[in-house]
Amino acid sequence: MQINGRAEDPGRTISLTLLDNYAHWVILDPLRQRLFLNSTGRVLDRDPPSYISTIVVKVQCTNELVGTVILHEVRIVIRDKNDNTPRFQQPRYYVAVNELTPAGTIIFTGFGEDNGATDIDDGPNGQIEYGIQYNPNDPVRGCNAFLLQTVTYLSYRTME
Ligand SMILES: [Ca+2]
Ligand SMILES: [Ca+2]
Repeated sequence: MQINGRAEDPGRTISLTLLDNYAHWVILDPLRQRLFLNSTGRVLDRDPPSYISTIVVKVQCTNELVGTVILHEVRIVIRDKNDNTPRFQQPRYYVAVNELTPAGTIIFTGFGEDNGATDIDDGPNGQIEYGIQYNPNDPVRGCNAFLLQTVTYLSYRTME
């Protein structure tokens, strides 16, 4: 933010004041006309449960020569960082399959929206992909017995 005018003495022509700084996320240095993030002791977290997506403050600029006052709105958009990993809703999933089940039979569809994995990050950062890894404790070794067909779910959430 740069406003034409001199805020420092001597010869000051303007003075700046920060308004509507509700959660005190922003600090104004009026002399150097700079805004700083004030996250001391807190985390500026866009993810749940904080949901901090935007910070809006107003900077009041007073013309010291003629006394006029103008307000500048400053809107700070908080971008999401991919700082969460997907988590499954259940620690284990169980499936019972009859012997002699034909190849190609669907045996599990339990990774639906409320039962699969979730990632609380937003947009692409919350995208989930499923895959099958080799389990060294599996007695059926060396056999590609299972195929995961649906590999991608997108997790969407609405920002307030
Ligand atoms: Ca993520
Ligand atoms: Ca995040």
